Amino acid sequence: MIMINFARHRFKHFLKLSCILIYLSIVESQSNYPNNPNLIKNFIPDSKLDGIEDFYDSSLNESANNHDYESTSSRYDSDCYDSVTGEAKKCMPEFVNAAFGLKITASNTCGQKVPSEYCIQTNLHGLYFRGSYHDKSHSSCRKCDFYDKRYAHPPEFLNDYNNEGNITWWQSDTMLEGIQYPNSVNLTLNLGKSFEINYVQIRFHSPRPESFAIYKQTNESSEWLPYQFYSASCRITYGKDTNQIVKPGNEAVALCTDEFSDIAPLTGASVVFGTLENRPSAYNFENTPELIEWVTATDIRITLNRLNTFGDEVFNDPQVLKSYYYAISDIAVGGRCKCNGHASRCIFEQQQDFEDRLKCKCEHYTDGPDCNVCLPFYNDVPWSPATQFNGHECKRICDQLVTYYKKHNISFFKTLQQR
Ligand SMILES: [Ca+2]
Repeated sequence: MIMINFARHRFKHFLKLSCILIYLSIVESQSNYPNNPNLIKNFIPDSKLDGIEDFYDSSLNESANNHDYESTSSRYDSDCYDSVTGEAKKCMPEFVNAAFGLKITASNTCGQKVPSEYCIQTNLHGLYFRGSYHDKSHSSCRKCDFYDKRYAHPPEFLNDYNNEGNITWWQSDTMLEGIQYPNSVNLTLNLGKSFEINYVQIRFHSPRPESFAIYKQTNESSEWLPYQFYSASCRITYGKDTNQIVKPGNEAVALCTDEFSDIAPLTGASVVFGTLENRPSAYNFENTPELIEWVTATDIRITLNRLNTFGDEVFNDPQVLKSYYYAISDIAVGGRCKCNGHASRCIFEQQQDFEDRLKCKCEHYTDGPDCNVCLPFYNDVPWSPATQFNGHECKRICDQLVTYYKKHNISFFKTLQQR
């Protein structure tokens, strides 16, 4: 009997210390919460337990209350919980044009150094086809001045409201100013946080380039990774074979296609890159980490490498050289703010540096810009993205015990100590 009581006492003591050690290890990992490593080293003297336990109980409540998760009504009203059972379920922010209205930077814009002139490609029939006869004597020339609104074609015209009746466009310098290969022009868009990209659409106002590429960054400090190459000279310009096939297990690869590099039409052609197009595992996207990473981007860059020409630039006629330049009327990036299935909204929130930044409005007891970690004290199971069949809600530390003692309105640790 003495032995049984002794064993029971040791078990309770072990249970109590386990929960506190879990709690302390999490406190220690959360830099914005107080910590005291000496408590762990000294194996927690009983005299110090009361304060820790009170802090533990109040911290659990505070952590959840700060995120407005304790309200039963909000749980049932949210898209992130089943409206009948209240069970956590996968939720996502709405599909948007992530590029709209954001700042796009261009490494070159016409008329920025000095006002310049460009000439428009036209012919007797108003149509051109590669290798066909063309007559530059019918071309008309116009002014580009970055600092005069009447003649400016700045980068903000790349992602403003696209009005078919009044098209606005960004434009580069011309071949006369040395814009042709091997020089290139970068258009860079910072999305403000991670997005899951579905497509990138570019609408050209000039003829499409002979060679251009789309790149992405997975986070703001990562290298630029190629998404897609478009070129009539894939091997020469990018060192890649044309129209390769993506194989299962190696799907995060950029392809090169020559399908969209013809000089015709002279204006208005669109090119759309679908991130999951030609990817064999796209039908099983949720269970393919390689593709989840592939569609994730914080920044998109379009690099214009080589202008399309009719071959008449070889004579260096300034009038001809001024007719070759890049012009784009619209860039759209279709996708969703990335929240790993744990939020249905993204909001602007002031950060420690007082900058407003886009952030997921996290649910399921998750936190982080992409709901990519569990809240403090909610690490009873490892963090996981929500899936179609499992909301993967983060669980409180020692959740079952906490639930039991909370139900009975008793302090979790104090009760353990008394038993
Ligand atoms: Ca525009």
